[in-house]
Amino acid sequence: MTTDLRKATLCILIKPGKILLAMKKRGFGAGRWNGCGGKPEPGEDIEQTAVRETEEEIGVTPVSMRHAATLTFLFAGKPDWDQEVTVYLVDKWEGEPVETEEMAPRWFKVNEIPFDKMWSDDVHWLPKVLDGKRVEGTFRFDGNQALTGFELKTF
Ligand code: 6OG
Repeated sequence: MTTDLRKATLCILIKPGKILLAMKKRGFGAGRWNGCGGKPEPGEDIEQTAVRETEEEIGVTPVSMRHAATLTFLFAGKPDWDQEVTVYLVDKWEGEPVETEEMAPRWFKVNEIPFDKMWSDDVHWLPKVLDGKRVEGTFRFDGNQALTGFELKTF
């Protein structure tokens, strides 16, 4: 099943006590804080996608990153939105985060993450990932992007 799903990436920069989120300015998820990422281009593997999308969206090149989660998002009645997102935590990078046409980055303290202005799955998996765990999960949404159910495994 999951192999048919559209793939996407999500990279979150971390430094002690802080995470970098970026306000999505356009496209899917606009108006929410999130990591940066997107869909593979032809011939790219998923890590290459993660690096390129981070360069394009906030102007930094990930140098050291850890695969922290694989999340499947399913939307009732909106199969085009379904996707399997590979999440990386990035603890080394080149360059300084900058605002682009797509995203406006900002550092948040880990105890001040703006979950009320993020996708509603994030509160369920992001704290675990920041705790050093690896997460596999499936999240179901209705056609209005409201969370209706989820399953999570942590490792
Ligand atoms: P483009 O369509 O802009 O890539 N994404 C999600 N991120 C979170 N935290 N929760 C979700 O719950 C998400 N659905 C998608 C993956 C979309 C970007 O948004 C992420 C990509 O980084 C539904 O190319």
